[in-house]
Amino acid sequence: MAEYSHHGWVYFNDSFYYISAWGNSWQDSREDCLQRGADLVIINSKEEQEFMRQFKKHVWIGLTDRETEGVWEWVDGTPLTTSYWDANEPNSHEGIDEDCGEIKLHYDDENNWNDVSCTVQNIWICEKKFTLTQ
Ligand code: MAN
Ligand code: CA
Repeated sequence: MAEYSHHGWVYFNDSFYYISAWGNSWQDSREDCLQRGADLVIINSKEEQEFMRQFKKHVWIGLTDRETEGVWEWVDGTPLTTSYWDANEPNSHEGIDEDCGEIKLHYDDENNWNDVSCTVQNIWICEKKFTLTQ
């Protein structure tokens, strides 16, 4: 897999990815991405999930069920189809409202997503699609 890095952004399969240097809530993380002309990462292929695992970081992804409990949506409004939840996730653990998606520290496991409270401080990954405009 080809990777090209420029000013902190890493290129992979028609997108640029940026990993933050510190932690923040899901919403503040998302706002940082928007200010960079990007958004929190949307994982929509097996290759992209593999690529995420290579960061070996515990990060926010652009997935939430804030609008309707149990209905997971990406930040671009698309519904979640293919998912990589860890075993027994999403679980809204012990009744705590866990409305935001993160990648856990299970790099060996392809299924490593967890739902967690959106106020937790995590580092995050922004994704910017590379598109040629006319
Ligand atoms: C913690 C939290 C939960 C998660 C459980 C899994 O309590 O990260 O979101 O579901 O661990 O054991
Ligand atoms: Ca959980």
